[in-house]
Amino acid sequence: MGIAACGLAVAALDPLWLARRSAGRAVELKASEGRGLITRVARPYDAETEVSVFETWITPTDKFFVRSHFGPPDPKTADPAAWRLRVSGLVEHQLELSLPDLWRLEEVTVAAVLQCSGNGRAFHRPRTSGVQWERGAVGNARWTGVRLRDVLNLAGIKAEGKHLHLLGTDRPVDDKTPLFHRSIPLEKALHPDTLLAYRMNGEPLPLLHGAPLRLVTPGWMADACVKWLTDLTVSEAEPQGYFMQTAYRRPSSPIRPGEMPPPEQMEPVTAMVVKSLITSPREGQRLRAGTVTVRGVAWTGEGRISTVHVSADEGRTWVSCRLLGEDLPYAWRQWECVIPIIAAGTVTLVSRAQDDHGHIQPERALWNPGGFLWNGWDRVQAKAEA
Ligand SMILES: Nc1nc2c(c(=O)[nH]1)N[C@H]1C(S)=C(S)[C@@H](COP(=O)(O)O)O[C@H]1N2
Ligand SMILES: [Mo]
Repeated sequence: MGIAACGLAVAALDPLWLARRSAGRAVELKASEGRGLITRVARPYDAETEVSVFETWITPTDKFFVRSHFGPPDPKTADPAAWRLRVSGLVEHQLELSLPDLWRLEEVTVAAVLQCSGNGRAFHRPRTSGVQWERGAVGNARWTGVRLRDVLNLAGIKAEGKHLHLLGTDRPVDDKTPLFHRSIPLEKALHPDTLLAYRMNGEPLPLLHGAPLRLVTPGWMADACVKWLTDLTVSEAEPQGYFMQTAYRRPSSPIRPGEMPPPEQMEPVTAMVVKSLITSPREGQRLRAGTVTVRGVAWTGEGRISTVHVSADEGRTWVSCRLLGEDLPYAWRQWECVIPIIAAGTVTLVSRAQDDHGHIQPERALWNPGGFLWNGWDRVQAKAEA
């Protein structure tokens, strides 16, 4: 590669450069630090949201966590006017749809949590490899688009179809690295809340979040939410490549920490697990002894949040929290409670949510080799002053 081409490649991987050229509204991204995002990997750009941002129910788009394996595609390929979504495989009619073709279908908006399967990986012991996400590879946004089901019904699925393969336009830097080729079972693809989204929080999707079109699978982990989506293929089986057969899989039954089950005892990560976060007070914050108002958010995959409890004594006693706002599927719920803090000194606050399927946030999450689905009690240490 010549020097000029090399320079171009670097520019093309620079998230700021890309964001300025994002399809739709120009999104001005300044240096990410200090504006609610913590960079975990600089190239390609992976960043998590500072938990204090979650004090608002909707996570602002410019503070929403960013994750992809190879970085966004060349912005030129994301031109909405030239965009085509191809539907093929086990279908009656192959389709090639433009964005205006999609806009003729019924438009729907779903508020849903998007969370990386690796969110909280940094807390698993023994440690597992991958991006060391802490608490912020998650967010709650309004996704607008059309039902994937309506598109699949236009194509007509053949009886043998079981899985829907998904592919976007992002490509690895070399041809030895596998494509981000994913799939979801047809039941999830045909669920009325599964969306082909072109807007996020009411604005056109920015390039970093998948412009001009991405999948959103409410209630499921975000690795199914393929960005820059161009190809849907109905198939009898999952794609055979790395990103479906090796990555994003977890043991089908509990194992001992550090153990590595054989491949046939692994299954894909799908639904989210019940979880809460403390958004206030913040880590290290100084408090007045007396009482403290603790606030946060809680969500689950399939079901609704039924209770959130907070403890200031490592789980010996718990205070029940008030759930705020509407009880919606897929979105997170804000909560608050008042905790007595009698003595001056360090206080460790922990939160624990439960859902209406009886799942309860455990003290420590089930260990798995990929470091996925961390949902241990959330913890914040504050300093009480007399
Ligand atoms: N095309 C494509 N889509 C992708 C990915 C990717 O690497 N390529 N990463 C997935 C993963 S692992 C996550 S966590 C979410 C992150 O979405 P966000 O950047 O909008 O927060 O995108 C998903 N969709
Ligand atoms: Mo992810």
